[in-house]
Amino acid sequence: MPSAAFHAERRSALSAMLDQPVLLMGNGRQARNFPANPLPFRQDSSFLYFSGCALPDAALLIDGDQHTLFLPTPGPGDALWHGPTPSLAALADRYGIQTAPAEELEPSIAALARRPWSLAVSDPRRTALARRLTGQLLEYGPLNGPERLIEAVISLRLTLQEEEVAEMRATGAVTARAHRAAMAATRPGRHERQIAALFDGVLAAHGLGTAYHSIVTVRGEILHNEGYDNILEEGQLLLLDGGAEAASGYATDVTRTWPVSGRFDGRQRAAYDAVLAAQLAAIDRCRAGVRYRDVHLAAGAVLTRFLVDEGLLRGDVDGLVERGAHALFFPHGIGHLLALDVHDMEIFGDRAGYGAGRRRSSQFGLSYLRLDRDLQPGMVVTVEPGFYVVPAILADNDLLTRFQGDLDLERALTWTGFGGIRIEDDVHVTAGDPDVLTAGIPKDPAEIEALVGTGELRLDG
Ligand SMILES: [Mn+2]
Repeated sequence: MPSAAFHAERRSALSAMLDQPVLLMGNGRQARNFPANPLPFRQDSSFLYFSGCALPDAALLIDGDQHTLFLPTPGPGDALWHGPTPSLAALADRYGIQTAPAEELEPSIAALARRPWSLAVSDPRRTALARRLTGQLLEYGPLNGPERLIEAVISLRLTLQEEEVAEMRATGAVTARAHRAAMAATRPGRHERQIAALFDGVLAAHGLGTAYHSIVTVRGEILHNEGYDNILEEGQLLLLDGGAEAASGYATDVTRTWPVSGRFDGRQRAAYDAVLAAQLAAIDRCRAGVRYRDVHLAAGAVLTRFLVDEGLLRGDVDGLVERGAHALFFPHGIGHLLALDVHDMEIFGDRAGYGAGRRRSSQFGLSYLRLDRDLQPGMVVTVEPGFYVVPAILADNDLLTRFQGDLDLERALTWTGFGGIRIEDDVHVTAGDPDVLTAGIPKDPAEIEALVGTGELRLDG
C-alpha cells in the first residue's frame, strides 16, 4: 500500500507546480434510496492519491508546505451505530499529516491570502461545499476545475511510482485466482450468476472488492453487458471482464473468454487465436515513446488479416485498417489508462487520455479509443482487443453502405450468434520490455481448455 511518505511527497510535488493553495474534497456517503441506506463508499481518486485517506467527508487543504487533513467530528449517536472514531491525533499518525476538525476548514480558508483552487467530485453535496468555500464554478464532469490544477494532477498521476505498481501487481495476483476459479467452475447447466458470484466471492475471500461491476456473459458481443440472465450452454463462449480493487483503491481490469464445454470449436478457436495474436502484438508495442494509437492499429492489422482469411472482409489489410473496416468486428479501442480509476482520470474527460494537440478521431471504432498519448515509463495501460459479431452493426444501414465494398455481409451473417471474444491484460510500460501485471491468468487456449470444468463453486480459489 502506498505509504504516508508517498502521499506527502505527492502533495509537495503538486504544491511546487502551483503558486496557489488547493482544496481537495473527499466524497461523502451517498444515499442508495434514503440516507440511512447508503451506497458502498468510494473515496475520490485524486483525494486518495494526495492523502491516502478513505474516510467519508474528509477535506485536504494544501497551502505551500502546510498540509492539513480536515475530518468530521463524530456526532452523538456515532459511537453507538458506527463504533468508536479514532482521535484526530491517531489519524494524524496514521496518515502522516496534520489533522483538524472539519469545523475549522472554513475559517482556515478565510485566513488564506488567496482563495484555494478545487476540483468537483462525484458527490454533489461535497462539490457544492467546495463551490461555496472557493467561490469557483465547479461542476462534476470533464470541466470540473481550473485548467492548471487539472493539468498538474494529471501530470502527477499519469506515471506510477514503484509502490503503486507493486500494489497493482499484488491485486493482479488475486484477480488471477478469481479468473482461474471462474474458468474451473464453468460447465453447461451452470448459470452466469453463479460464475459471477464465485468470481466476486474469491476476491472477497482475499479481502478485496471489485474495481467495477464484473461482466460475466455468454453474450460477449454486448460490450458492457450488466445482467447475469443466462444459463451456460454447450457450444457457447463465456466472457468474463472483472478485476479486484486494492484496499488503497488501485484497480485491475482483466478479460478472459473460454468455451463453456471446455473445448473451442473450429470457428471459436480460429477467432480466439486471432484475438490472442493481436493482443500479444499490441502488448509488445507497449514501449516508451510508442504512440498508443499505433498499439491499437497494430492489433487491428492482425485482426484484419484473420477477417480477410475468413472471408468476412475483402481487400488489402492496410487499406481496410486505414478505412476502419475492422471496426465492424472490433468496434472499441484497444484500451485505456489504469490506476486508481479503472478508466484512470476519465473524470477529467479526454484530458488525461489525449495529450496536448491530440483529439479523438471521428472514424467509427477509432472514436471509441480512450487513450492516444505517447507511452512513457511508469504508465499502466490495458490491452484488450476483441472480436464480436454484433447484430446491430450487421444491420446498420449507414455502416453497411460505407463498408459495402469491404464487408461480405452474407458470410458475416453466417456468424450470427457467435457472441464475442475479448482478451485483456494490464501492462506496465517500462524503459525496457513491457511488464504484464496480470500475467498469471491463463490465456493460452490449451491451458484454458485444460482448466475449464475441472473445479467446483468454491471460494478458496
Ligand atoms: Mn478495460
